[in-house]
Amino acid sequence: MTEYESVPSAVDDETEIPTDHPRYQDLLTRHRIEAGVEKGITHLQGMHAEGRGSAFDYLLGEETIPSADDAERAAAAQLLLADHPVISVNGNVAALVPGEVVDLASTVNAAIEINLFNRTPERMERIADHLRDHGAEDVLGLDADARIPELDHERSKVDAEGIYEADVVVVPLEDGDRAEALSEMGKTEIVVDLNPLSRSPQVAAIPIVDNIIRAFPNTTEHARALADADDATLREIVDSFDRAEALAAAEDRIRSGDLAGE
Ligand code: PTJ
Repeated sequence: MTEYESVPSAVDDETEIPTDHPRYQDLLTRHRIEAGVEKGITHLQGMHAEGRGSAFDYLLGEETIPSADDAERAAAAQLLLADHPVISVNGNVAALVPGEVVDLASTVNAAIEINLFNRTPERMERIADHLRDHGAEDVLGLDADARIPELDHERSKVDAEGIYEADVVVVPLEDGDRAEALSEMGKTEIVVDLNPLSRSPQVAAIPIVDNIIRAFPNTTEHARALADADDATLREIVDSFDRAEALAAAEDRIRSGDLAGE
């Protein structure tokens, strides 16, 4: 039988990607996903997910549009108001923004929980180690001692003291049925997805239509700016955010073909 070797990439390390390349952000995310697959963190299907996202990012002009910035500020306020916020991490999130997950979690005092569609003990351990290498102290998801009701795949496996108990859950990069099941459990969801028509942003209290490599650092920056705000101010920011308007603005931008900077 013929054995095939994968074709070596022209770039071994992301520092080799020229920052002035017109598609720099796309090359960077592609490279991180590829590296994640090689490390056994990201599932091969994660490349497909990345391709879906990058097509929408291209149409958004690869920038944080104003409605996404509003959503990121509302998300920061919502996380600061939460009693028990949890950031859910899959193989793509771990590969793309491990340090940014840890930064956001420590800024808003959230737990980090791994939740995988293609769950194997090896991937769970590798992702937990990867997050710890980026500064995470506690990583949840490995116990999986609770279940999200009405969901019969691996994503239903959660920690009792994590997502199961959470009041606010950040759900990035998954177009699926878990977001709906979580909202039926009464959780407030913050979803990051470049496709405003995906199932998850459609049911989120706060849909963020932005690339996670921009969305997480920007949400953290908003959270730092709001750190001293009182609850009434934070509540006002959350209440004045209009989820339908944010989804419509993103869809408009994608459909209009108004490619700023192209
Ligand atoms: O790591 P696992 O085993 O849990 O597997 C994760 C998969 C790949 C199964 C999961 O990511 C997935 O369900 O992929 P989908 O269904 O293709 O959905 C991914 C969604 O994320 C799509 O709607 C994309 O638009 C969006 N997306 C992809 N990359 C980005 C993104 N959104 C924001 N930023 C990105 N960089």
